[in-house]
Amino acid sequence: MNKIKNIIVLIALSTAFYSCSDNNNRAINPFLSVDHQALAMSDNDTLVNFLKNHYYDATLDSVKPLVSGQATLFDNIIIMDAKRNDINYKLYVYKISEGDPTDPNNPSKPDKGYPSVSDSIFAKYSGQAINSTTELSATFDSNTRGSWFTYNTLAVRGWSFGFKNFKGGYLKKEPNGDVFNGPITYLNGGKGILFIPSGLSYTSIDSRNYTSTLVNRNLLFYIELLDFVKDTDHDNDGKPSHEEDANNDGDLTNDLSDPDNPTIADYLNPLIK
Ligand SMILES: [Ca+2]
Ligand SMILES: [Ca+2]
Ligand SMILES: [Ca+2]
Repeated sequence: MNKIKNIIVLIALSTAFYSCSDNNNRAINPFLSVDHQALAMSDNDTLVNFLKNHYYDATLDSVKPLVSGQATLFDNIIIMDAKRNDINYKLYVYKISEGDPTDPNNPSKPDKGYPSVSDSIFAKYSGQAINSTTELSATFDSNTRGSWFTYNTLAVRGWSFGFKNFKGGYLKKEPNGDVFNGPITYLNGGKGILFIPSGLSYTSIDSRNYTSTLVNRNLLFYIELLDFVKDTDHDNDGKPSHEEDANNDGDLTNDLSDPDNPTIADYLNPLIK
């Protein structure tokens, strides 16, 4: 009888402790209660509706509310499946130009093709939040000169999927093939627009994002891929990072094969290849 009593007391205590700790966490982090699976579905509805009610105005190089006679963004969209934190997402890509790395004056440089999910990229971008199916925020960040990004520090995971649709451009040179006598300039980079659900952006599943004003928001990026490092190998073990995806789901952060270092992903662990 005493044993049963003790068990009941123990259950009551642990429930009280659990509730208390949960409430404390919620006070610290209001995002803890977010149902990310449900959010993924409502985000997808928002994105699809946004795409069906807007078009790409080539003259203004900008997304605009739909007017008659124009095809919607959704009519010409690339739909990509992407997985993160065991939740399935859809990412939408509008291709303006694919990009062409062939320099007509110096055609000897081979075309590297498309970057893999984990290749380091050199890109220009400009980002806005999709506030609703009809409203975009002001530009929250942009880079018009180009910057390098690498997979393991990428803030917006959706980029690593979206950029796979584009090729880089080529370095502008003098007509005789010499280095261009001016600022480093790429021509013919791949241009497009990425429409990224919040789960592939600043998701609150990642506690580093709690303080971001963009947490759990759908984002739009105008992008231009200028160049990339084919077969980027983050841990220099001779195996490209994109091949260190043991479960083959496109997410390199969930492959942890080393029993001695169970928190280091294989693509960052030179002992595993
Ligand atoms: Ca490697
Ligand atoms: Ca994986
Ligand atoms: Ca490795």
